[in-house]
Amino acid sequence: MSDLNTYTPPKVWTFDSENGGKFANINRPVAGSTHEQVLPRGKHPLQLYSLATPNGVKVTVMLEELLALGFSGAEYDAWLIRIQKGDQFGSGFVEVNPNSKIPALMDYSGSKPVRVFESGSILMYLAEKFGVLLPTEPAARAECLSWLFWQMGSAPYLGGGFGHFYAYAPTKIEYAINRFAMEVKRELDVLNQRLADSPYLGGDEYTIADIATWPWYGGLVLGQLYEAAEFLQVHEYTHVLRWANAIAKRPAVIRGRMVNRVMGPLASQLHERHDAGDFATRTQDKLEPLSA
Ligand SMILES: N[C@@H](CCC(=O)N[C@@H](CS)C(=O)NCC(=O)O)C(=O)O
Repeated sequence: MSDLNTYTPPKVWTFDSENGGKFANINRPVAGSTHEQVLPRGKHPLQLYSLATPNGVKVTVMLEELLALGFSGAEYDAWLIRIQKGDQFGSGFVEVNPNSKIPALMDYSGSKPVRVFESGSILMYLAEKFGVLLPTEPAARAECLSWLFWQMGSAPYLGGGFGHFYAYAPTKIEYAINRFAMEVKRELDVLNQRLADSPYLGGDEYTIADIATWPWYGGLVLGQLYEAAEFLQVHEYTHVLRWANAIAKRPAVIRGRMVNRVMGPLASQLHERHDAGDFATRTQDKLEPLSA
């Protein structure tokens, strides 16, 4: 190891708002809103407040899959939350998600509005509401939910651990990168072994477990995350690649990835979605480059 630890933690931790990290301008050690900001509301019962990060993409893919299955009740307005600008700390957003993180969903279809936060919880809520993409038979349901919760517990090692220290931290810390690269490769191997035996994570059918996992681990093996494909030698995970490529071709996945996207080629971005026709009528010329 080439890194030497020169930092001795003080007796009491204090907040350094200028830590140099990519998210230093928005991170702080307390919760709650920083400013008044009423959330917009569109015409559909489902109102999504999000951004096309892997956690955000899970929900837009789910909604597009539901629409593709013919559930018109899954029509939704997707509003852009620009996390680098601090929209997640606006009072309206915090009422929907006290944890101030995208994605967050409001369902106005019932007699009382329902708020749902945490991407895994949103996927389960929608799967149960429409009765699809989550098996009802107990053993199949347990397998699907096991993989869904595996994803929710594992992805922070990939995003908050590996991604943060490999791509975002102001200094490259060998110990941290080694620690999380090892864990992410182990997680990829878990998936690879499962997908060697099974077409999808829950079994023979595509479910919310795949929808949750694909934007993270699928994105990683397809070279869409952290420019880390070579570093992690993702080509070794052939079964994950087979699964990731198959899911990437689904029309609902192609559409879902575009919604609330402000990065990458303009042709891949649909900043807000209020109608199924938005995908067809959007033009590159209408779009101004935006940042998250
Ligand atoms: N466990 C949460 C994680 C959500 C999350 O980390 N969202 C990030 C973007 S991927 C965010 O909103 N970050 C803004 C911030 O940390 O202030 C979920 O799955 O919904």
